[in-house]
This record gives sequence, C-alpha cells and structure tokens, in this order.
Amino acid sequence: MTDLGRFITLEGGEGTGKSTLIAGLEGALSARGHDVVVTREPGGTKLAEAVRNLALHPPEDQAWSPLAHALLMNTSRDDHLRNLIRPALARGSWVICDRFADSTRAYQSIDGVTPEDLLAIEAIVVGDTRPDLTLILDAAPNALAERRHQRNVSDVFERKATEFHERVRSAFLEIAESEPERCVVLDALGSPDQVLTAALNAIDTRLDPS
Ligand code: Z5A
Repeated sequence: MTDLGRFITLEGGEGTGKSTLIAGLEGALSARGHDVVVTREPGGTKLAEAVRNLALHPPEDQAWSPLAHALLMNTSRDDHLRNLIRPALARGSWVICDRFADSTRAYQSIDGVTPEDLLAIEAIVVGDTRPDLTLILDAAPNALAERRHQRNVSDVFERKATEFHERVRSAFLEIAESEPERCVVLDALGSPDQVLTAALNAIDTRLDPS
C-alpha cells in the first residue's frame, strides 16, 4: 500500500457499470474528506488519451496486431503513471482508475499475447505502483447486453461477439482468484446504490477508512 494516497482500480467487462460506480465512489470518498482523483485507461493524460484514440479507433480497415495493441496500452499507461497517477498518490490523493493493467492481462491475452509477455511488460511499466484494491464488476454478459446497447458505442471491442465477452468475464474472475488480497468481485447486477454500498464495504474492509 502506498504511504500516502490510495490506488483503487475498477475492472470488468463492457457495460458492467464501472463509470457509474466511480461517480458514486468519488462523491462518497470526497464526502469523507479525501482528495479524490478520477481517471481512466487507456487515457488519463493528454498523451495517453491520444494513444487511446489510436488504439481504439485505428484508421478504417486497419487493425493493430495483438502485441502492438498491448504495447499501445502500456505506452499510454507509462505516461499516465508518470504524469498523473504517481504524482497524485505522492500528494496523498485517492486515485480511482477506470481500468488498469488487469484489462491488458484480460483483453490482450484473449487476443493472443502470452501471459508471460504481458506480465513482463507490466512489470517494467507499472513497477511498484500496483493498485491497493481492485474492484471487479462481474455479471453474465447476456444480462448486460441491453446496457451495452444503450451506450451506443462502436469501437473495435464493442463489435465483438458474446463468446468474447464470456472470455473477458472468465479472465477477470481468474485474476481475482489468483490475487485475492488485492481483488474484490462485486455483483454488477445490483442497483447502482447496492453496488456502491458493496464497494464502500470492500474499501472499509481492505483499506484504511480514515
Ligand atoms: N482495453 C484493453 O483492451 N486493454 C487495456 O489495457 C485497457 C482497455 C485499459 C475501452 O474501455 C476498451 O479498451 C475496453 C477494453 C479495452 N473494451 N471495451 N469496450 P472503456 O472503459 O472505455 O469501455 P467500457 O468497458 O466499455 O466501459 P464503459 O463504456 O465506460 O462501461 P462501464 O463504465 O462499465 O458502464 P457504465 O457506463 O457505468 O454503465 C453502462 C450503462 O449501464 C449505463 O447506461 C448505466 O446507466 C447503466 N448502469 C450502470 N450501472 C448500473 C446498475 N448498477 N444498474 C443498472 N444500470 C446500470
């Protein structure tokens, strides 16, 4: 755990409610007197957002190789860590990040990059700046189809099939199982209030609530 700030990441498949939960957490943790910094991956800084655009919206009819995609995610992450996350943690802020390195482990391994290569790159880029707590929003993909549809998003991920979303779900659950001290799985099908309450309980249990 960092000496001053706290680093909380939110993970899960598309439309599981990460952005909605983050808005609730920002309000609740700010009300407790914490300086809260909300950010996202890929993105979070000017350069990282530029890389996000390149990664998620390549020129028409072009596609990144799985390895190039993994490297782009980590390129964006390196700038994000250096210029936003680490300075905020050093100031004592609570950083809440919508997706982080677990998304690379999940999505890019499904795309075919070996876990060994992904973990080696992650070790170089992330170093010691590991999340204090990772909240994984979990639900069966077919139960979330309507939510994803409402977002009206069209990117390289959203166009993929249900089977892909099932694999994403399994990948996150495997990460949670392999690092139970860091990860807490939350039922994404609860109401926004129920999910927020469960997340705050996890924060109170796992992190210093003061
Ligand atoms: N990606 C990658 O491949 N490798 C990486 O390393 C990283 C990312 C970091 C973009 O991510 C893509 O990048 C992502 C993985 C890949 N793949 N996709 N797609 P993104 O975070 O920008 O996109 P996203 O995962 O699809 O997130 P999102 O659109 O922000 O969805 P969300 O935050 O999980 O859900 P939401 O916006 O809060 O909610 C969706 C809808 O459900 C909305 O209408 C809400 O009002 C509703 N909602 C939310 N919570 C509830 C509850 N509890 N009950 C009922 N309704 C709810």
